[in-house]
Amino acid sequence: MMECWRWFGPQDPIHLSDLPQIGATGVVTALHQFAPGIVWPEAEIAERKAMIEAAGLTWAVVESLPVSEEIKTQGPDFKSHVTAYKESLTALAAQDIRTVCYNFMPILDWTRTQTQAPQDHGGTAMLFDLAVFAAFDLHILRRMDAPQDYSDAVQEAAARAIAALDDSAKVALTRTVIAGLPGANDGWTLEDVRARLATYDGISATRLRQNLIDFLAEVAPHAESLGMRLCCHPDDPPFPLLGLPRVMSSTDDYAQVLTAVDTPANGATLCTGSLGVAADFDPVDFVTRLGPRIHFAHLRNTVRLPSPDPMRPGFLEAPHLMGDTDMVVTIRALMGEESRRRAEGRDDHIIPMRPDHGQALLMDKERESLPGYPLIGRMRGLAELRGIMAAVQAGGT
Ligand code: DNO
Repeated sequence: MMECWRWFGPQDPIHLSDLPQIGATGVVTALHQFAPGIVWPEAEIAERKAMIEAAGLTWAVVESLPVSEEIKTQGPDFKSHVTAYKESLTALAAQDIRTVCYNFMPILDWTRTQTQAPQDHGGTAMLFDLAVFAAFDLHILRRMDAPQDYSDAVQEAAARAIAALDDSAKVALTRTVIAGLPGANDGWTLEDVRARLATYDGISATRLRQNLIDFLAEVAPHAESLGMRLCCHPDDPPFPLLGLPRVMSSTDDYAQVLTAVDTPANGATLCTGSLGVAADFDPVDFVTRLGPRIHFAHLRNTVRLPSPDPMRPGFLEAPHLMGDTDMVVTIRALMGEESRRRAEGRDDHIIPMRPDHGQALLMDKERESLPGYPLIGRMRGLAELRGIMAAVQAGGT
């Protein structure tokens, strides 16, 4: 697998020149300065690529070329946004950048309730606690339909959770949920969130899935013609939040969407951290069923936490080898897929991977970094994953 590192661009406190010491050779990045729906100019892509190559690295994956809300909801500007998406793909292909990750989560990208939960070892980890999330939804956002989404047990747990938060903790929780994570939108108010939620009135999961399929029916053949690979990132966490539908939460969800637009360019990002929160997720089964369409892997681990709703577990972001996902069998399956592709003569037989997230460890706590993207924690994760790859390569069992 190609070892990659997510780099947020020139503003990232971790520099490209640090990557050789980390050991990664591939860069995963995006032109974060362009809002969803805007065409990425080829000149800016070329400039970013040159920066990466000057550091002796390769721009392996675009993460993300974001899909706009217009496209997700099929709003009035849907068609022009699809055209813009295709034009960005054309510009990326012209610069020989062929793998593009995106997600189809309505409004919010990944969601946590705490970004720095203290751990016994002295570092911190991110976590999601359903009772705390419900406390936000019911008592801070005060979403009208929220009570319908939670059982009595969840509502009672949420009442206890909100009672335990003082005003500053409520502000911190709000920031964490709506604006604190990379990929989320800075500066949204609760009113903005309510207005955005209203744009999903009447959009069921079936309709959202169809909107995804309509989008892919347009862009995947275009990507195919450019020799590109699109890879949808799963919902994180893999269940609906804020009454919004989520349609890429399981292996069956992927199978349905990949079959509906049946071209290799319509592919998957296997994120073990997101999908692995579901107790019935089996990463080996995912690779067995969808292997040829996996274009990117996010290797991350979580430990499920007790939750008042068994279908929506809480979770802690664990060290990469210490969670509910068996990383050894996952990596063995992915490397098996690579061998299969090599035998077939596929030119994409090396699957790019990155250590997704990491706990904040040691000096990470003093350094500026984006939530989930500390230097030492991710480097520990990559080192551990690299060890597994080396053992599998050597034929270890
Ligand atoms: C979180 C990431 C996500 C991911 C997007 C892909 O760390 O895995 O923000 O980049 O969902 O579109």
